[in-house]
Amino acid sequence: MRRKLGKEILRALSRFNGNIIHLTHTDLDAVCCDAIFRRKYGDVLTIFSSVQDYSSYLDLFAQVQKATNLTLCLSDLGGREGAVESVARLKRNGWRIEWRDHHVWDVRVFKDVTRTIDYLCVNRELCACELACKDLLESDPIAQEIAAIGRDRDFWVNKDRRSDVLSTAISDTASREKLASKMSRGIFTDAEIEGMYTVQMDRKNKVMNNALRQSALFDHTAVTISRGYSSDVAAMLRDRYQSRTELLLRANGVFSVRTVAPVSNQIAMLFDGGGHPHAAGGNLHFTIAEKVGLRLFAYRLKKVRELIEAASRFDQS
Ligand SMILES: [Mn+2]
Repeated sequence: MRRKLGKEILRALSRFNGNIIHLTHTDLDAVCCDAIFRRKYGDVLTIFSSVQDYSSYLDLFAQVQKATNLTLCLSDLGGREGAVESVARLKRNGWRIEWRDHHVWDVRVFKDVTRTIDYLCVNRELCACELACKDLLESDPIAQEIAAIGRDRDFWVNKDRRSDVLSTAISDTASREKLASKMSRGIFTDAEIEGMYTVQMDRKNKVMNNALRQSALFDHTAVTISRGYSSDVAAMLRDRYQSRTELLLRANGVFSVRTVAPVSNQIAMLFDGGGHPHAAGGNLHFTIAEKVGLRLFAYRLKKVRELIEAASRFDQS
């Protein structure tokens, strides 16, 4: 998290008159969660965070002086060892904390967090927005529809075109807030959403073409460098190479992994990450030299080779 962003969030927090702070992921599941929170509570202060980075927001919240009447709701973010102490500190500062998630949790982290916060629900049968719907607005038809759209995308069912349009239309915080606000009012498609979709489709096509051009196959593992659209890029590579594992690197060392076998989170855990059995992410923590190295040597870079080797090991086991 950039320092300027931290200051902005603290300022927004001090001005905020509501009670619900929603800390969530960045994808459509998260936006659907947020729509359900807005529908339930009206005034919500939302922070969209990558899975790798959310602890830094927890530490930021610890700087808030008066936390009485504040409830922190985490959703679609997996439990991590480093977060246990952060939520414990917030509890001591008077926060109420609820957490809804569907990633794979380490048993010990799950127990520690359960003991520490007010409510924890981890259920891998449902996606995060379905958990929010069940807990907050179970019998509300609009919330149910939001949850169904989120599930269609998050579980890669892709039967409802709206989930493709909405998830593609997501580009930045402003677009997430706009879409969450529309969905919370039962608006799932309109001219503005279609316009956002068209703009992002152009961008997405460029990213996908680039990713395909830079891709390579090592045994059954397809590798590429990509600036986003992880699920789409991985699906494209699997289609193209008949691969069983797809590794998508970003220039800074953050990576996504997709696997046919339920081993994605195990691979990611070896590289400071985690996630789902078939889709996960981690971080190779590139130094400046390694960022340059990736451009020069691509997949021969030592850390990348180690990642590819780890992925192949899991493919054979
Ligand atoms: Mn999710």
